[in-house]
Amino acid sequence: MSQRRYAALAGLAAAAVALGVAELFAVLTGARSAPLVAVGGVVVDTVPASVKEFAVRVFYTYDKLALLVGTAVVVGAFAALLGILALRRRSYGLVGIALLGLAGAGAALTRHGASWTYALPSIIGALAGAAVLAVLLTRLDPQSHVDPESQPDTRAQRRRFLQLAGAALGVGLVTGVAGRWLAARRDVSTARAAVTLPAPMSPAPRLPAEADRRLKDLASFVTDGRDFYRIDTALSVPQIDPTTWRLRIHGRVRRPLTLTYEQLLARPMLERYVTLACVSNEVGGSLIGNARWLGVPLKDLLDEVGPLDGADQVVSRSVDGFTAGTPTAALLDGRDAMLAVGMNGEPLPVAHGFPVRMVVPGLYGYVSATKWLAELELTSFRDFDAYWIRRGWSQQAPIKTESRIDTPRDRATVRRGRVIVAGVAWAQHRGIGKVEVRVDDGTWHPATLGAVPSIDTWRQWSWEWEAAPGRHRLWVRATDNGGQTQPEDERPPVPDGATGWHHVEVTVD
Ligand SMILES: Nc1nc2c(c(=O)[nH]1)N[C@H]1C(S)=C(S)[C@@H](COP(=O)(O)O)O[C@H]1N2
Ligand SMILES: [Mo]
Repeated sequence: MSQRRYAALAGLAAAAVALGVAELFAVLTGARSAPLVAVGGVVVDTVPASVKEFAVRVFYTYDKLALLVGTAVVVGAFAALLGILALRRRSYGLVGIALLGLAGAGAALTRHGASWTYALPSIIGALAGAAVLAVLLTRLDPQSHVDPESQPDTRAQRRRFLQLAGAALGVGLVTGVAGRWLAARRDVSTARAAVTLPAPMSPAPRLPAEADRRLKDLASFVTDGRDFYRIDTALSVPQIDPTTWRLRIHGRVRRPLTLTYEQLLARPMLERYVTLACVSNEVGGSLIGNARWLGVPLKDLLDEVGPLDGADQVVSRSVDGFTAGTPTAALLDGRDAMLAVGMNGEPLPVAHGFPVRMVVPGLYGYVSATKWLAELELTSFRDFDAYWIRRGWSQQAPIKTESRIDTPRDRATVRRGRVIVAGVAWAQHRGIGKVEVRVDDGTWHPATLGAVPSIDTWRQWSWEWEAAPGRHRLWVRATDNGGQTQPEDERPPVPDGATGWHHVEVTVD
């Protein structure tokens, strides 16, 4: 192995120790202060919306892991380079590690609600990394360029170096894994399990049996929390202790209010089926789910604080700084907008916003569904642009009328004769009035609609097809209760939701 390879290995080992030690230290200062998560967070917040769309599409829910692994690989490569540079002059390597530490600390300090302690994991990690690099470099003689294998002394020296470098890599791995493990043990799942939800004052309507036709591949009417799509900018899921949680309602209001979790749970609750949808969902996509939510009506809270004139926007802010801006009018117009504490009969899952999130029927998630809620600020649309608005998405985002074919699957092969074509359609808070199916360029056939508890959920639909052999294209389109049919015109999700008709290609034997 050449001198440079040894030096690169020294750099890599130093980076492993630095990141591992930082990860372990971040158990004390909070997951978001760990350098990889902090730098990843800066990347998430600054990359153009188009790149993020691309990343979400490519990696889907793995995009976050890919980002963290990618950042670690970049840091590792940079550190290997530093090791080689340090052969020329020791200080190059040490200055480089210091710069890495400063970048991590700087990134952590930009995080929402960061205290100065957020800088500590990166700084302490960098110190440990620098020490490892210095020790390993003294084991390498920068003057020697002779083949180490030919010199017995040097060979022993090299073996010692490799042992030390291996030990350093091991320390990095162990501290990193230990940090992650300890952080996971400090999560709030125990606190969540201890929560007893109150019974709703206004329970959800009973589901008619015809709401949920159970067919293979057809989305079930209620989505299990474990299968529910997850979209957010959080690289580490916020862990909020419900006993110290506070909700601040402030801004342009007559009587600002602060509530504890206990006080929130003591209020009259409603329980409703509401279908959430993500604006980034492509035609035919799966970024949508339906659940039974339990929560406090937002209208009651707003009436209590008394919005001032001109407060046309309610900005909901999460503990990690994400914001959504919802029209105040939509929260007062009688729809079942709520601060949800329960999902399908359980406390909110941590990934879906425990302890409290917003749910507003009819609006895309990015303008309404803030998870890990920390405050509501009444302001105006003129005065404040929420998270995704600053990144090019529309301020106003009612959910568009859409429909999806779930069965048969795209590119499936089916037997000739009677084939059940089925899927879901949604037009939250307007309701689905009609769903139609078309085979190739034929005429539109009305589908049979499933029952629904309200206009705020999706609706199953099905149609029986006498399938003739050959290759066919099945199309679907929905019409809302106002008579508006979903447009054929194909448009991308940016800036306010995709349009177009979903279709699948099937082969009939
Ligand atoms: N704190 C926080 N809340 C958030 C987001 C986020 O990035 N951070 N994303 C929103 C978006 S874009 C959507 S579509 C919904 C998704 O909710 P889910 O993950 O429970 O399905 O959450 C919303 N609430
Ligand atoms: Mo979203």
